[in-house]
Amino acid sequence: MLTRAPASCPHDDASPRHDWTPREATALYQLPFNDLLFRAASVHRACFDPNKVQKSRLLSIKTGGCAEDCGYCSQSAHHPSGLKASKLMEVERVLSEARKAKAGGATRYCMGAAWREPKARDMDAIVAMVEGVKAMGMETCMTLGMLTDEDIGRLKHAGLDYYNHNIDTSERYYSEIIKTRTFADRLDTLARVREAGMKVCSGGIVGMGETADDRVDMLVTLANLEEHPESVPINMLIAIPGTPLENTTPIDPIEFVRTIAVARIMMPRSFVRLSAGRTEMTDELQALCFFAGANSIFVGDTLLTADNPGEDKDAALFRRLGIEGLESEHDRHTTGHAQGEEAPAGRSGCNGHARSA
Ligand code: SAM
Ligand code: DTB
Ligand code: SF4
Repeated sequence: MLTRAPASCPHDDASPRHDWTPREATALYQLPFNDLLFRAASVHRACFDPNKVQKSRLLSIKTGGCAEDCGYCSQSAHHPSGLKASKLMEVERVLSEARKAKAGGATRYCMGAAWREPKARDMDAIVAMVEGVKAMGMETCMTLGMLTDEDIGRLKHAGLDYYNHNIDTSERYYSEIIKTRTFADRLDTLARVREAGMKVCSGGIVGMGETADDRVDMLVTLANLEEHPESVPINMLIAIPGTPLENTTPIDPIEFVRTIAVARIMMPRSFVRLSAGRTEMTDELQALCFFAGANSIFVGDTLLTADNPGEDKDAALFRRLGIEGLESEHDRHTTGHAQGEEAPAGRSGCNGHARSA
């Protein structure tokens, strides 16, 4: 049985729990900033090498013209963002981009499509993309919207490692941002992807005008899933002209760091990804996020449609901070026990002495 950690004993926080109450999570979120950071950093160090950050590369394989009305998104056909819609990319072009990403040090390749759900006629090409990228030795991730059980079976069979499907915000705030699908639709797809044995990447967006309670509730939903998502992307809203959220007041960066820190504490063995919005962040803010437990980023000049700091900038930031890219999933913990497994008996943390010097 998992034991509940007393607030004064941060290393005991390192065993995953799935019974978080909003009240407990709010209490974490509201801790004095230094106490919150200390506790999050302690959990982080117990579970991961704090100086290693995993690098994923994103490619938009089908851009724009999406039937959904997500209020933040440049790719929704409902918003006049000026983005030109394009068809599904040729398989060979995707594989050639993936080869470049691999040469640039990415260990995971994430392919995203602006779809409510894939059409049956697209699935042969999608499967070929997964198989081709996997054959290069990178982890594969896809984000394609909702999936049928048949789609899930084909993706699994092709060797897809991760499926990204964000819950984006709290259940309460969801319908303010998206009207063409429900929070429950999102959870349903996530549950069926998990059931099929794929790894899950799920997180959300901060800075959409939500309250701190919404941020906390989003994290409670993620942390109380039967298994924690292996990757938890925390995006800072990129306010895109032409979308309903274009004039949203930016979030206080300290609130953003608090969100990262609470995600780290509540999902101690998950990779917490500092995702969209890094072009607007100072090095100091990113450094605080890494200290608070973020240990994954998207690399490359572009996310799906929006800008991302280029490789040179990230290389300089990593040098300043003494951070290195994670070579593979296997050098995350020296004890090697996977996310979701119990820590060995008699040990309270993930791997208290697992870090390289
Ligand atoms: N259509 C698929 C879906 O919605 O699941 C996949 C692509 S969608 C663009 C992937 C995720 O990107 C969204 O769930 C959202 O969390 C994030 N995202 C999209 N636009 C964003 C923005 N302007 N700022 C921050 N995050 C954004
Ligand atoms: C995620 O959580 N963030 C990525 C990835 N998963 C697919 C996407 C960010 C998109 C940012 C806006 C854009 O590039 O259009
Ligand atoms: Fe479509 Fe995904 Fe953008 Fe929503 S977030 S409009 S589903 S591409």
